[in-house]
Amino acid sequence: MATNLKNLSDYNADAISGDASNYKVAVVIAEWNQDVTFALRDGAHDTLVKHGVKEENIEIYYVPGTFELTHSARIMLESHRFDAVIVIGCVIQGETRHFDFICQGVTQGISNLNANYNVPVVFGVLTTDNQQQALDRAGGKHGNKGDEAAYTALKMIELKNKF
Ligand code: DLZ
Repeated sequence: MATNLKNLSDYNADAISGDASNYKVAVVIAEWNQDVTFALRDGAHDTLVKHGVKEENIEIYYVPGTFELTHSARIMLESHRFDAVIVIGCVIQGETRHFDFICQGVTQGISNLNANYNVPVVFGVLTTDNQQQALDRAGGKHGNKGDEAAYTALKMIELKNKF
């Protein structure tokens, strides 16, 4: 669904039923476009805490750019310390094709990790035409994709815990 039809912070809180107090979540944040990515980080963090994840069980790491998120997520997975990994980035269309390569690389990279590891990696990456579209989705008029990422992480942990 197009995000102009959906507020990224809207979700059914009742759909999260498990006790999250022992969940351990890694959040990896790209420093590129940090006016956007730090707002996404705050949304993810606050939503995790709101649903019972303890502060000390949320580990936050920073990497230079979105392209680095795949390798960082793999490091988190290989540590075997987390129930979910959230990666946060923001790629804004520029004048060159770099945008396409970064988006393609991170999307494929995170998909591969999800297919090959037993812990979910949540894709909290904005890919927008301009900065305003990104700000609109980082606590602006379309909500905060960080909230959505945290909700997704909690739902995926619950799903895994059922099996
Ligand atoms: C180089 C680059 C460019 C042009 N744009 C972005 C961007 O919009 N968002 C982002 O997160 N990172 C960008 N980067 C940096 C790359 O992600 C990466 O850090 C470098 O290519 C080094 O691997």
